[in-house]
Amino acid sequence: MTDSASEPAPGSSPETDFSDLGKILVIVPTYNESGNVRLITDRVRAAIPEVHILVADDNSPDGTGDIADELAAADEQIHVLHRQGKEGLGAAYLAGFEWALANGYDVMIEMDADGSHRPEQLSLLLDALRDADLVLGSRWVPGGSVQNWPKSREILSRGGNWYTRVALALPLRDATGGYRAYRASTLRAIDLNGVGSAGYIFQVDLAYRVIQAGLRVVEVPIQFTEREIGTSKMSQSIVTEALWKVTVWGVRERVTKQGRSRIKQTRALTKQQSQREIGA
Ligand SMILES: Nc1nc2c(ncn2[C@@H]2O[C@H](COP(=O)(O)OP(=O)(O)OP(=O)(O)O)[C@@H](O)[C@H]2O)c(=O)[nH]1
Ligand SMILES: [Mg+2]
Repeated sequence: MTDSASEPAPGSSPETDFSDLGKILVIVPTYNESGNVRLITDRVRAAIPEVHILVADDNSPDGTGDIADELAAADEQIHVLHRQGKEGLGAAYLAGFEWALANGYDVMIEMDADGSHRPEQLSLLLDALRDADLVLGSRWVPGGSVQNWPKSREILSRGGNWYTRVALALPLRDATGGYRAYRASTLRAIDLNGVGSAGYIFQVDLAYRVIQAGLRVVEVPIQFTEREIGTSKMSQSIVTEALWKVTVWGVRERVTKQGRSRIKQTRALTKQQSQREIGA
């Protein structure tokens, strides 16, 4: 897919009917996103009218949860999960997934509240999910991009993804990204109760589990834009958790028989793919 594939030609109508995939829920974790929560829910509802939205708010001191309640009262497709306090992105998503599975949804989307993940590109993820178990919106495949990011953030993301790819032998370019579509069956196939990751390493943890389960993961290019409103929740402890966990998992891959055979398989697959790409 290329840049132009993500922007419908003028006059054409992008596909918005995904009823064949079943009931779709967009989960938006929020912590102090009072300036964003209304904007993001409006954009999602306009992009794909049939989807439902769950705002998973960690009792934000800035009143995001109250705004979400107002939105839910005015629109029966918007729901709110109020959580006790700030427990990290991973915990908010796990609670959101549990809610979604209990309420009979077939597809769960992860999307940040700050506009970095464009709701207008949701159709790309959903379309790809027709032939996949997990779709990653990817900044680092051809056609993907980031806008308005300081160089330091780009280095962190590219470096983190490189380390993850090598340490865990993951055939993925953007395993840390958080714009994703899961089938409910995918979430049921992996052990969600065993996920202890709190920060953004949660994203790697889940992609890793899906690959280990032998399911299909597909990356589609997205245009990621840095937030304009509100403040980042990125912190040193989030980076430390990520580095530490990837290193421990990487060592485990190499000392277990199962891990070593998966690394071998992935290398063979990656070699085949790159040979196909260069037409060998
Ligand atoms: N419920 C909940 N949401 C969180 C928590 N931490 C972050 N989020 C949300 O997760 C999403 C991603 O967080 P961001 O702060 O945008 O992280 P980021 O994209 O790495 O940082 P920026 O580049 O500054 O945007 C946003 O919607 C946040 O509000 C948390 O502890 N609990
Ligand atoms: Mg953000």
